[in-house]
Amino acid sequence: MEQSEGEQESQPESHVDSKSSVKSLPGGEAHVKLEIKKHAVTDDYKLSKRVLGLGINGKVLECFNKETGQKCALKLLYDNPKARQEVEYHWRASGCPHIVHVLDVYENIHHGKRCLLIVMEWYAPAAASTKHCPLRGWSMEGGELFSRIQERGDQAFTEREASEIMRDIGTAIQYLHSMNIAHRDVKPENLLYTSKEKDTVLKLTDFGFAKETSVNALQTPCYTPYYVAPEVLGPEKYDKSCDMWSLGVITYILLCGFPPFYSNTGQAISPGMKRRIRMGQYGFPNPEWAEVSEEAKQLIRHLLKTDPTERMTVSQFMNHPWINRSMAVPPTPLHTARVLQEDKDHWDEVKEEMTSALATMRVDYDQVKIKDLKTSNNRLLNKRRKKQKQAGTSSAAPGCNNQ
Ligand code: I85
Repeated sequence: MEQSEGEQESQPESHVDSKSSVKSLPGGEAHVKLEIKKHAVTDDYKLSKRVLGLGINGKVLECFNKETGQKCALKLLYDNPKARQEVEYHWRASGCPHIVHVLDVYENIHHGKRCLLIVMEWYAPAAASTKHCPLRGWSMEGGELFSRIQERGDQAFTEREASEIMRDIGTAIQYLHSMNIAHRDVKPENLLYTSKEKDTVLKLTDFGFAKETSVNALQTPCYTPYYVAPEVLGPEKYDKSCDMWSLGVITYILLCGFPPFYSNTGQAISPGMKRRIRMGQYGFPNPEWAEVSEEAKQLIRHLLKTDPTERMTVSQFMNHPWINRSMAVPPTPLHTARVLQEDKDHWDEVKEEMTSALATMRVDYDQVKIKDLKTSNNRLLNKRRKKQKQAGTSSAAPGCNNQ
């Protein structure tokens, strides 16, 4: 890792730098604007060969702070506008106690390529279940939420515990949504179940698909407004609702050990599964669901609503009695640990299915470019322009909001 050369050299236009502002931490202390360090990360940290996992945009390694000896996690990304956004969103979000904390960010040259390095706080999974996979290096499986539940042999996982876990994840989502950031990749692999003394804490990570939702699509040049569907004008709700759908799926799996929608064909996402997701076809089969409270099922129904505009928002979620009164949730023993254990050979498929389903939901409205009417070469428009010219008006398209 070398330090980044020529700071003056033309840098890829960052989409986010100007927007990063002071963020406040729960304790009231202000989290300052992100400053990307340009000197070599290896000046400050000793990188280890241990791979903690592979994210969407890059791998995560273990490293050590040279001065304090503190063990950290380092994520390596190739520098591009998408990586810059990931870094910025993760930085802004890291004031939340249920989001993996970012300590430092570096910009370095690695093998001739400009890289971004995110140094994060290192979290050890709740169970010391360090699995070693000789082919892939170190596996991070042990740190993920469901592996932890699966390993609970004798002691049954309860409905109340499920409620507490969902409240933690909800807290992270609420924090993000209040800053108008949608995570859009809330899934088991991105939930680290960690332990501090006796307490276990959930941490959400990986901002590789995060998106700012406050920017109105109409502010991008000019659409051909005649055909704009209402959902294109207001993408905000959609991006956030994707996170709410994830909360529904995770709640469901926590309560029974299997997902609400799955593919029968072995494909990551089959036509049948897509249909079932679209139609909202899932059930609460017995025996797994027999003892689960009606309140929990009602919450899931609100989260898995097929119409994103009808889906529960994060504030409604946090105010739902099953979430905000975890203590009153019955400590009913669940089938989850047994089912996860029995179906463990299929867990990789379940994860793949959730990944594909999320991808289909991340409709990127940014990519829907609406034409500039002034330069549009639409036949109908041209005809109309001609007519208007003849009539002596100058406006190209009446009714277009050419601001
Ligand atoms: N600690 N998705 C799966 C990990 N501490 N991990 C992933 N994106 C990230 C890895 C691939 C999440 O942004 C990820 C990211 C950040 C981490 C992360 C951050 C801080 C950890 C991709 C561990 C860990 C620590 C001790 C033991 C073990 C794991 O991963 C285990 F035993 F499991 F191997």
